[in-house]
Parts: sequence; C-alpha cells; structure tokens
Amino acid sequence: MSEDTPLKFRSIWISDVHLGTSGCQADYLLDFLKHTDCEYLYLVGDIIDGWALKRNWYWKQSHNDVIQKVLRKARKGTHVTYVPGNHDEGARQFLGLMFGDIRIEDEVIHTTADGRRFLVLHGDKFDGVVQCAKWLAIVGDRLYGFTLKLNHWFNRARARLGLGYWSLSQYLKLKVKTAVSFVGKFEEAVAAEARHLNLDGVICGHIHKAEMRDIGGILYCNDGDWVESLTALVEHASGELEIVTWQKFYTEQQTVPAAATPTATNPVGIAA
Ligand SMILES: [Mn+2]
Repeated sequence: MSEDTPLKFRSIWISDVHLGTSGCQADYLLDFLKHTDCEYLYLVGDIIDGWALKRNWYWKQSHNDVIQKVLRKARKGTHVTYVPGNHDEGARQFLGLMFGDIRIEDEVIHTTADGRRFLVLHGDKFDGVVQCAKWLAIVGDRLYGFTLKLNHWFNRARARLGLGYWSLSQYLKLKVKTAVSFVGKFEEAVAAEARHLNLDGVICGHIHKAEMRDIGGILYCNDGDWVESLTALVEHASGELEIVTWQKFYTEQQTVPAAATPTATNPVGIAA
C-alpha cells in the first residue's frame, strides 16, 4: 500500500478518540486518516475528552495533527459531521451550526449507497435507560485473572487482621457479568430507538466495543474506539458496511518485504 493511493470508502465513522488523554492512540488514528479517503466522515462523539482536560492538561503534537487532518479533509470536500458525545458535551451548545466546514449535529440520519437509512448518534443518552457502571464493560474479563491473585493476598491480609474470608474475585466476577449484560442492554436500547424511528439500523459509539449485528431486524453498528481497539466503521461504494481494525493494517504496512533486506549485492559483504 503506497502513500499516494489511499483506501477509498464512501463513508467512515470514528468515535471515542479521547484526544487530551494519554490513552488516546493518536498516531494510529493519524495513520488511518492518512491512508483513507471518503465522501462522508462522521465523528461520532468523545473526540476530545473535555472532562479529562479539565482535570489534567495533556496535549501532544499528534493530537493537534489529528484535528488538522480532519479540518483539511473538510476543506478538500469531505462532508464532515461532528456528533458530540458526553466527554465533549461542550460542543453540544453549537448543534445545528457549522464550525469551519464541519457540521455539528446531535444525531443525524445517514442513507447508504444501497438506500438503507441509519440513525447516527453517540449513544450516551441511553445510560439512563441502562443503569450500570460502564467502565466495567471496558475492563471485562481480562481483569479476572489478576483479581484471583489479588484475592489471595487480600484474604491473607484479612486473616492476619482476624477477619473472615471474603471473595473479591467472586464480587468482581458478579460485577463483570453485570457489565456484560449492560453491553447487551445498551445495544438493545439503541436498536429499539432505530426501530421506533422506522429506520434500517443505527450507528453509535460510547461503549468502546466495535460491533455489527442484527438485533430484531435492526442492524446495530458500533464503530468502537481509538483508545484500545483502534476501530472504525466504513461504508464501501456498494453501501456495504464493515468494521476496520487499523492495528492490523498498520502492522502489515510496517512489515519490510523480504526483497528489501540487504543481500549479497552489498559490496561490504563481497569484500569480506
Ligand atoms: Mn461516551
């Protein structure tokens, strides 16, 4: 894949970039934006993490570069729509306005090349419907092995203090199970909204879990995030939707082809 032939898509959706936090994988996103081209670009919320910036200022050159890259795309003719999320809710006071060449909307309807209509929104408004700690959904099962170890030391300390056994791992396992059911309930609630509006599907972000599946006749799509999963949702010229994981492509690009490695033509090698 060369620098001057970007991958062409009809539309691209990205969300949960969290610029302004150390967790933001701005370099990967920059690489993705450099190597792709589209007619419609949707920024589906939590692009800049205003909450985190208020607590602690963190801003790198690559974070500027992401913004510059998006503004440049908008100037060059890409239709850019910014749908603010809860972490960048400050932008919600500008709904319906244009910011340079970027349109700011609370939620929009996107029609695919094959005529299907999708509701595009961040998704945080369903937090009230689905009451549960959302961070648990992100942490997931990976924490479990660690908590088992932690549980061992935790209960040794409790025993020393003359306290009875209390299973931290059991407690967290229950919480993780609740988190898994939170994801399911969130997805169903978002799909129900699209069904209510007589649409074919919904595209959102917020829970940092890329997904594309049918929920009772509604195509639920989540474009994931750029903190951990490095994913985007793309629409091909045909109208077909697909989740792209950029980490994989990025790694492929970094792989040096065998032909490029030094060979016997190296004069130093010959002299030796
Ligand atoms: Mn969010």
